[in-house]
Amino acid sequence: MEIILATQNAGKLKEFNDLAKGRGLKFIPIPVEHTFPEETGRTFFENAFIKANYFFSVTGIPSIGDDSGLEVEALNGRPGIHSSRYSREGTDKSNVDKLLLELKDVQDKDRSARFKCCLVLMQNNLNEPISAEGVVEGKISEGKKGNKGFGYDPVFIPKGSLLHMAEIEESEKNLISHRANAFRLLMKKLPRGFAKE
Ligand code: ITT
Repeated sequence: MEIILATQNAGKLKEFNDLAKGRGLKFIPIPVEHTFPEETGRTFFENAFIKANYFFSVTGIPSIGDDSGLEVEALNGRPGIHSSRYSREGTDKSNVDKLLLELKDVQDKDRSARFKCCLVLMQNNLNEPISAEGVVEGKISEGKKGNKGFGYDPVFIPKGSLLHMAEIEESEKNLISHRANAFRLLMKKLPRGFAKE
């Protein structure tokens, strides 16, 4: 079964295909002829729905939208749904640099943060989204480490880990991440026969 992953983020596509191994699902990129919808929602769910719904309605192929981001306690939950456009430049590097600068005077004990992920699947014409949310708790480090993953992984230390997310093997990240948690929940909500158990 092919599912469009309604994303422009190559890191997400790779993670989904790793998560889906053995389930008879293949995540394919968005068709090149379509523009990407604007993310005008106010929540992770609304934005994930906009992405999934757009690609399902223009292609008829089951589509999953992922909206995810980092919530930092000392910043009252920012950058949240604005994680990918946090800095003006909006690259992974400029976003991480801005975050470290904003937290430069914040002590270790106050650097708690969590990654959140909301997934929405659109797969029939009843307009009924199937959705799931996942979280991974942790904290923001003072410096960057590692070159795996994407986004804020170089400055995120999952709770109970000594390693930064970007130092953790992909197979391990796929056991603990917010996306993995949301993905497992979503698999449980799929209609019968959609994926292998
Ligand atoms: P699409 O909208 O095209 O899917 P995006 O990267 O813009 O791609 P989001 O709007 O969901 O996706 O923003 C997610 C941002 O949150 C992402 O760019 C990273 O900065 C951060 N993020 C999400 N998941 C992450 C992860 O597993 N590791 C590190 N950073 C992550």
